[in-house]
Formats: sequence, structure tokens, C-alpha cells
Amino acid sequence: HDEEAAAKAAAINADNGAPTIFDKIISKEIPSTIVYEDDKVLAFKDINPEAPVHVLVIPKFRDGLTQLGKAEQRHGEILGQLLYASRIVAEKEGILEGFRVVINNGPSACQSVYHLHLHVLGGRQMHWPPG
Ligand code: D5M
Repeated sequence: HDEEAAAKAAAINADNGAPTIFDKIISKEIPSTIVYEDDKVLAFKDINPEAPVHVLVIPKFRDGLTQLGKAEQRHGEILGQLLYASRIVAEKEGILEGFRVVINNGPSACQSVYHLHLHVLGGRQMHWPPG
């Protein structure tokens, strides 16, 4: 249906190396509510929150990481920094006691933006399994 078609179109664009909306968030051409920032990582509130706390953590330099499935050995350091930044976000947002980190990889997982991002979710009781 529509959601899947949009996700597949986005995946094709990603394979072409097309910029994404996150480049404009990093350059601050598009405003966002920044929760944490350092020289490698940016964390900002998701525009369509699925929980009281919903923050996206992204690398400032995509470096081929359109999605987790494209990760290579050389990405190990930034992958670790992203995961650690998600913990900093959880603490800043007051959800260190219970939070979830999600990466949607590819069309069948409903990835819509092809610039790697971690979703940090919390502030309510989370459920398992996810949909
Ligand atoms: O998640 C992509 C996420 O990106 C989705 O939850 C909406 C969010 N998004 C898209 N545009 C914006 C802007 N402009 N600001 C903040 N958040 C945004 P995925 O895992 O690819 O489905």
C-alpha cells in the first residue's frame, strides 16, 4: 500500500546517494528541537512522536550509512558513539530507568529516511513485541 510504496521509493533514492531531510536538519536549514549535539552526533525530537519522549540520534556525517544494513567495519566507532548518545538523551529526557532504542532498516521495517538514525523512545509503558 501507500506506506510501503513510499518506503521503497525512498530506498531507491538512498541507493542513488541522494541527500535526505536530515542533511538540512544538520545544517539547520530546517529547524528542529535539539536535545544533544557534539561534533559527530546530533539528537533532535521526532516530528511525529510515537511516545512522550521520541528523539532521533543521527551521525552528522552519513559516510555511506544510509541504513544499518550498509554498515562496514570502519563504521564501528560512530555506531558506538550513536548508541552512547542515545543513553545521554535518555538521561537528559529523564527516562534512563526505562527506554527503547530502535533502528528501522529497509522497506520491510518501514524505514522512511535513508540517513541512519536511532529512535529513542520512552515516557510511557512500552510493549513487546513491537508491530
Ligand atoms: O523514521 C524516520 C523518522 O523521521 C520518522 O519518525 C519521522 C522523522 N522525521 C521526518 N522528518 C522530520 C523532521 N523534519 N524533523 C523531525 N523528525 C522528522 P524511519 O525509521 O525512517 O521510519
